[in-house]
Amino acid sequence: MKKVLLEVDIRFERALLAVDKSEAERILVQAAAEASGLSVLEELVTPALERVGKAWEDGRVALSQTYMSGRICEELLDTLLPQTQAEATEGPKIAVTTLGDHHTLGKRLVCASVRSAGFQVLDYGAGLGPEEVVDRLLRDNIEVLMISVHILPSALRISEVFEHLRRNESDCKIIVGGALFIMDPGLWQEVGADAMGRTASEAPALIRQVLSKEFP
Ligand code: B12
Repeated sequence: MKKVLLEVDIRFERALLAVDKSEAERILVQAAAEASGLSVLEELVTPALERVGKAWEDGRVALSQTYMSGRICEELLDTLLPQTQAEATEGPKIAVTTLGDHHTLGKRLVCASVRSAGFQVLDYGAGLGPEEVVDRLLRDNIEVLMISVHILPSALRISEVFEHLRRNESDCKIIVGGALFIMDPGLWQEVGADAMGRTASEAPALIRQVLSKEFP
């Protein structure tokens, strides 16, 4: 797949910037015939969006193109990720949230990756703040909370999650991921997380790692 990726990469990025959803979908469906949906998303979609983000930062594309590129990819996720996945009924309970961050694509990839590894995962969506997330995870007996954030205000909310967890004497583990932690590799430790993942595929191994005492 890697060899053809370069040319496919360029075509996919062009389709996004031209707001051509049909062409973008054609390219993705073709790529998915040769590889799993998750790997296509990680190897084709994520890098394309990173380049679009960089081009926007450099003033080479408009915010509207960045916005539409995100929207198109969001809609195309449904095509690539399995619609219904059997939920595991045993094993550690896991939840995922963005703590109010509007960047939701990473969260959806993480959900798909964790579910396909056989874990049960609750998607807390994007709208809950730190206190609401902790209230809910205590009710749901969550053992690992996965947080996907891309902007600093959302990352800073992670410390508030810890405060609420401490106050409630919970030892729920926290795994973080998202562009911010990739750009600043020491940040995950500064916010007090138990682990950081660069890709959604790493999530199942990280869950096993943070729970290694209880889940050898
Ligand atoms: C698309 C996009 C948007 C879309 C989001 C649409 C949506 N539904 O998600 C929209 C247009 C809404 C948007 C808005 C904004 N955005 Co924006 N956006 C992007 C862009 C181009 C792509 C992000 C993306 O979806 N990538 C694809 C997904 C799949 O990748 P991902 O989330 O990174 O996930 C991968 C890994 O990080 C990892 N991962 C992610 N989470 C987790 C969690 C765990 C536990 C694990 C293990 C792994 C993991 O797994 C995935 C790969 O397998 C990025 C550029 C970039 N470099 O990321 C900018 C970017 C993140 N945005 C940025 C900014 C500044 C904004 C705005 C503030 C712009 C504005 N002025 O309004 C707003 C903020 C809105 C808000 N309050 O949240 C900046 C952030 C810079 C910073 N850190 O300060 C970036 C980096 C662009 C840039 N170069 O400047 N954005």
